[in-house]
Amino acid sequence: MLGGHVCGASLLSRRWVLTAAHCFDRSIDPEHWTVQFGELSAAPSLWNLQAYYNRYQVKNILLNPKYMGASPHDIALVKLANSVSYKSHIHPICLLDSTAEFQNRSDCWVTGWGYTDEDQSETDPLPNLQEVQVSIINSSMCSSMYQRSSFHRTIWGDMVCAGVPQGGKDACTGDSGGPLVCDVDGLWYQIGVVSWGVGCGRPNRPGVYTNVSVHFNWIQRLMLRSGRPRAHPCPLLLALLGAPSLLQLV
Ligand code: 4AZ
Repeated sequence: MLGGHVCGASLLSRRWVLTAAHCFDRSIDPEHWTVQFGELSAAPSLWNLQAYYNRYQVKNILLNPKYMGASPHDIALVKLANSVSYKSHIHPICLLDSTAEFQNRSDCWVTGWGYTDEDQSETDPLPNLQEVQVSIINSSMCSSMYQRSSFHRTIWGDMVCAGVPQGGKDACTGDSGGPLVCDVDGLWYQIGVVSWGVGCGRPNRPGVYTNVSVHFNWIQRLMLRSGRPRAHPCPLLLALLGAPSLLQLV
């Protein structure tokens, strides 16, 4: 297999994976992709049979129909060719149809295999899976931070921002597509999909995520359309995490 880590992703059910649409800007051909579950390393050894068994081929890539090559609507569903075997480190994340109650929550985490520094020359590429705690930032506050910036970016209705005011805790290049999750009474809910930001970890430049709840109906419709609806252990829709999944170009 050639290629390697491109984006993060999360497991929604045995057949469905959630990620960012911009991950497929370089190729939308399902045969060019695999999804690796349950590994801490972004580049497991060729001799790692466990990694091999937990790697799945892709049957279909469905970009959000409103995605136009840049955010907003930076969200995609990946249908796997085979059914995922759940294990201790491979199980689905929960989704909600509204995440209004998560405003200002600080018990949220973003995870991924991306760079740990905006200046990539200072870090090795492809570290092991990293996690960092961030707060969900009110959208109007996030909008005003980005309006004041020389980059002047719009925070659209399907975006949610997360970070810490002083900076230093953020997603970065290579984390795209991965999950932003919050702990609610011991269950993990996915709030966002890593999408973009101006730099990484800069003060007053929080990470910007696709708000999963805004796309809940689209996700549910596609998942129900092609598969027997089953009872799910999480309220409403069902979905993953344990270790987030890793999308690879093959
Ligand atoms: C990226 O390039 C990227 N600081 C992802 C997230 C952030 C910045 C860049 C957020 O994939």
